[in-house]
Amino acid sequence: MRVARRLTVTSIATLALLAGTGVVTSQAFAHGSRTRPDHIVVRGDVEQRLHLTADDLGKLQQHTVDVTFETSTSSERHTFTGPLLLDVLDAAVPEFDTSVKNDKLRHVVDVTGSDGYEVAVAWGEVDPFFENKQVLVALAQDGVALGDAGPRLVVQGDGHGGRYVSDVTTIRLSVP
Ligand SMILES: Nc1nc2c(c(=O)[nH]1)N[C@H]1C(S)=C(S)[C@@H](COP(=O)(O)O)O[C@H]1N2
Ligand SMILES: [Mo]
Repeated sequence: MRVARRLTVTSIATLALLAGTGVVTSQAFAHGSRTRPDHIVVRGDVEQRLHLTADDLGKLQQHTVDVTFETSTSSERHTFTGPLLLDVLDAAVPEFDTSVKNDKLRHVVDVTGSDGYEVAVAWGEVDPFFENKQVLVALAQDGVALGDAGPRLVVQGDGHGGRYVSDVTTIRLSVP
């Protein structure tokens, strides 16, 4: 049987907040001639599939991290601000199977950009009782809103930029 991981005060408050803004029930909101949607989708093993705009993500608790990572051409150092990936997932209420020992620890979060670029973060990396790593769905870089560039995945501690997915469009929780 699949049951909600935990319906915390935070997730209830978040769902109420999102319901109040109409986010929980809304579908896509096309945006002029832009090819990318103006929301990200949170789906998979969750009770509530969510479509979240940058405004919605901005209503979750914001965190700021300083990171340094290598790319194929340079070393980048940035300050990113945005909600924790964990809080974004919690807003959708993860469903874990209580009949499977530590079911959450076999779950992964696939994060995909608008170009189809996809990376995985293990649940155990962001779970507060395990690695408790700060992973953000960043809305701002160096104090400037990412805006039309879209949210960016920030994986504190990664030495290479490979998981800093730009223009995140989908976050999916599943067992590989
Ligand atoms: N959407 C998307 N994000 C991406 C990539 C990509 O191809 N598509 N490449 C990654 C890789 S391999 C690196 S090294 C960094 C490069 O960061 P930069 O765009 O700030 O130079 O972006 C990462 N994020
Ligand atoms: Mo890279």
